[in-house]
Amino acid sequence: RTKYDPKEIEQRWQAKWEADQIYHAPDESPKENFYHLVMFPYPSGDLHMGHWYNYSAHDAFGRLKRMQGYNVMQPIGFDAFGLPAENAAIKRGIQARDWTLANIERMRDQLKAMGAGWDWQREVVTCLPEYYKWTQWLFLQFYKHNLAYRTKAPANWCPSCNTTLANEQVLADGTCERCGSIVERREIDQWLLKISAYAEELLKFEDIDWPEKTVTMQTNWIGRSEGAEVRFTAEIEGKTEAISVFTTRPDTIYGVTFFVLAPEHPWVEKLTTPDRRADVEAYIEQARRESEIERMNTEKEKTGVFTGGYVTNPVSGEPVPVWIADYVLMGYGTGAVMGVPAHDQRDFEFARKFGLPIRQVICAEDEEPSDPATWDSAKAALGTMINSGPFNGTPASESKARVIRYLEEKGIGKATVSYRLRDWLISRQRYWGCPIPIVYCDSCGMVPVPEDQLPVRLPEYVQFKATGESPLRYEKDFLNTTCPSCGGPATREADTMDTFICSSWYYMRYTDPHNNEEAWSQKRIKEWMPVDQYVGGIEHAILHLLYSRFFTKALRDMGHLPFGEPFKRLFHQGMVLGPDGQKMSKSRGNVEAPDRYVEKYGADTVRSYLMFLGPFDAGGSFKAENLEGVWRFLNRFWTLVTESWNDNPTNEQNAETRAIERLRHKTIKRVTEDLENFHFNTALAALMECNNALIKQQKSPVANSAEYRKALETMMQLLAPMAPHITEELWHLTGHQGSIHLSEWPHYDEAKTQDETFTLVIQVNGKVRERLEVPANINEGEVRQLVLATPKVQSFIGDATIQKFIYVPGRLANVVVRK
Ligand code: ANZ
Ligand code: ZN
Repeated sequence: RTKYDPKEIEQRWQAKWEADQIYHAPDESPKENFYHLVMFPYPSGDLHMGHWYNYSAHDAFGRLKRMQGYNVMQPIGFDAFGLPAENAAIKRGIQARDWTLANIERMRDQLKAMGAGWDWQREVVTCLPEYYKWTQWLFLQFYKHNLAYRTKAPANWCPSCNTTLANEQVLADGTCERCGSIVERREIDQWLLKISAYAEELLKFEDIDWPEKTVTMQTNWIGRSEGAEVRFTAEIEGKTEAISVFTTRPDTIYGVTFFVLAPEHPWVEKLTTPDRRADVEAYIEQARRESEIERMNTEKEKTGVFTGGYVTNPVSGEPVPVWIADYVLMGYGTGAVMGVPAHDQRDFEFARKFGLPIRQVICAEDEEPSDPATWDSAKAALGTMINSGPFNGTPASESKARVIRYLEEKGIGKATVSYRLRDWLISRQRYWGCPIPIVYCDSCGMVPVPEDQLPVRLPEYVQFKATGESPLRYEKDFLNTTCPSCGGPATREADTMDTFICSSWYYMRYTDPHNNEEAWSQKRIKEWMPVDQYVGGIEHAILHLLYSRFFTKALRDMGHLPFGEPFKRLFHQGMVLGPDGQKMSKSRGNVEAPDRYVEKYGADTVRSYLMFLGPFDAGGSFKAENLEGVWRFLNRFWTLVTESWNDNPTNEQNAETRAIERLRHKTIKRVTEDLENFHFNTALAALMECNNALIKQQKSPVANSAEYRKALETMMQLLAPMAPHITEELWHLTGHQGSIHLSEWPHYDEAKTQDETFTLVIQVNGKVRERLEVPANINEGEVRQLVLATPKVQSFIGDATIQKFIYVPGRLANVVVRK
């Protein structure tokens, strides 16, 4: 008998698994493919508790599938471009690439120490040219299909560092993290991907099994609104010009008492009168400093200025004063709003603040019109149109449609759908990212780099500026090139791509990671994609998961993919919290590094503990003292197996062996169903119960039976997904050949999961009156109680006296009565 020594066991098995490549998923396999994906890590340099939590459970599920006979592909890689590397480089005077690759080395070891069944042959690292060559190729496909375009778009700009900033570099108070200056927004030329072209299709979640809340979040993010575009007019230098608004309430058109433009709207210039110019410019300057989030905050007090200009309401013919206000956003609808203070809350607050008239034009069914001066909020509900000229009396059910029909007939508007979803701004004025494969030529303009000249290599050794500005802007060797179309001198695009581009297609590359001819081959992509199961954090519910869906649909339409949804089934893990129940964070000082616990208890205990913490989608608090409980469980199981494994068991069958058999089938059923549903905690609870029951019988004769030995064997297999090393060791110690992880998942027989019963025949005065299923171990007292309480029996006995009660164990009860 040996002592459980996780350290020795884990290292030995990890080396053996790697040598045997048991987790490599071959492309050609007689088994059915199962693509089991987990969100790949950013190489920050350290695997933290959250990674362990996520990857342990993900791995357990993959192991279940492997043992169930699937050809499981469970790949891992690194999302290796991004700002932290660049910051580290500036701070420590090293190169971003060196920092990143060193972190990857370290994290690879840490990942291997978890003992997860990853197919390392498929590893992808997004910052290496063999990967980003294809990221660039994909960009060119989007460009070719008019889904990538360049235009002026706002960027965070630090006026003192003289550089753009990523959102992460802007502090919560709107200042530059480096110098503390107030960050402004500046319009600069940037690249965007036309995700808006897919807004409608992205709202459909066909044939995919995703958490309801993720679907809702994406749906809200896309933000589909049905309404109308209405063309107001203005006299500009003697000519009548039209300016459109988007409204979801065309029925309120007679209630318009003012008109609001976003401060960035191109018409502000045209409509502002000379006497208002100074105020308007000051306001624009102020709005430029605000983030979009601040601007959308409905709690914020309304601000704005009058431009001095007027537009004409095309339906009522009334002149309407034009204001600018920050609550109107340039990126939504048309960037202009018809102000209806009686029926829109923001407009109501705005009108109250600036003393603009409020006119009721909608009256709810159960109300009378009233004086808006007495209201404390807008009346947003639909209702009958009033004060609306020819539309008066139109009921709520027809009002919007009727006004839209009128607008369309008169050619002053039309029904439209607006989406909150904006095009995806992918330009980053940073160094450590994938170069955008475009050059600018004085004679040819914007020219895409020909595909056979990819990759456009990112310089690996660069000089960082103290201001934090992208070093690419000064890399002459990189910037200066020749035009692919005329051969003249040209300049490369110095911006790099958002790293979300790299992660929008990494799961495709895993199917064909070493392909030097294509991003992926049609054969491989068809064999493996779409992903059968994807696991990752809910924080990616919108960006990463939406971008990936967009990529998939766009590439399908370009003919590169035969499907439109990348991830069939999605699961979000919960979060490991500190012992204080708060999110683990350095600033709170409640971060637990997994390494020391792995050192003390081994990976199997840490993995199992994390899975035992609570429901996998709920997470839970990490309490170091509770690791002991799981550690003891593994030790007790180790002792049980090593002490009671019997090489020559008896074939005896009796009530005790049958009870063990039932326990085994019940446990298989519980664990299988729990694991299928990501209920790792209850699966472990079932295994702990089974372990206790077997330990109780360890000293009794049944422990020598083949049934008992079978139970031990099954336990090893059921525990293998959670604790892969200890179970592999026990598997071999008990004489099994081959890896337990390639063994066949135990099957259960539904009938054997039921408690043993027999049919009790019940007689009254020797005549059969009833039959009941009763537990096999029922005793005579219980039988008597049960029989006499049975309604059928009672009806035959009536008020007669019971003379005798006869019980033939396991078969029959006879009640003898006399009237
Ligand atoms: C007049 C009106 C009357 C409106 C009324 C609402 C209620 P959702 O539902 O989110 O699509 N709007 C339009 N463009 C805007 C912009 N760029 N920035 C801020 N607000 C904008 O909202 C659509 C409504 O939001 C539009 O309908 C418009 O106000 C405003 F009783 O028009 B509404
Ligand atoms: Zn040229």
